Amino acid sequence: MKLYHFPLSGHAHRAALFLSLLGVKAEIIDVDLANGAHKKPDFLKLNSFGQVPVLDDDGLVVSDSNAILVYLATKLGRKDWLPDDLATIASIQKWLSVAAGEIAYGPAAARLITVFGADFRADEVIARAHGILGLINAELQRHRFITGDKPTIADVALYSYIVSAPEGNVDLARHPDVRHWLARIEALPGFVAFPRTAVGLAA
Ligand SMILES: N[C@@H](CCC(=O)N[C@@H](CS)C(=O)NCC(=O)O)C(=O)O
Repeated sequence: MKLYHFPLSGHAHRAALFLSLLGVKAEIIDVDLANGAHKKPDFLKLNSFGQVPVLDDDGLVVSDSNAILVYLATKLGRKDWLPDDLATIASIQKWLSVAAGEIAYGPAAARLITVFGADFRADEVIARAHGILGLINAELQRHRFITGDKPTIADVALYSYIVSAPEGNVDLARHPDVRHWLARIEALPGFVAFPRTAVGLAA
């Protein structure tokens, strides 16, 4: 398996983290986003969206971080990470949507401003980040992980852009149960950290 990756991408970390939690060895190929390698024809053949991460499983190509989580858990029969009871399936899908929605346009966008100079309104995306983190904090008062007392791919999908939220000036001190949940994920066997950037509240 090959994972096309970029070290400062939380989406790419999401995929790399899950491979590591699963104990799956993959060749990690860093794509030179700074020099536009992701918009070159060779890469666009893999992912016409021109984005990382992309997983190449012996010619079967999967793009989109959440699709990679679902693909790996299903292919490897890891019902611990992707249970097949209806209530948990629905809950996991809800949180994958949150990861691609409120998290991408909240804490991830806030971090894009400080790390990459992205043109978002800081007050708007920081407010959105605190809104969704407040809801996640309340959920985590009811159970240890986001869908219940065991970790699933929904936790993996949420982790990277929440742990790096302070880089975008989103203060996690306001969300103590979220911080305890981050520590629980970091204690899982096979955990690999998302490299920190010394900006925002993390400077
Ligand atoms: N929905 C995609 C989003 C991936 C994404 O936004 N990747 C960023 C890096 S974090 C990227 O490659 N950006 C380059 C671009 O869009 O030009 C996923 O979940 O994988």
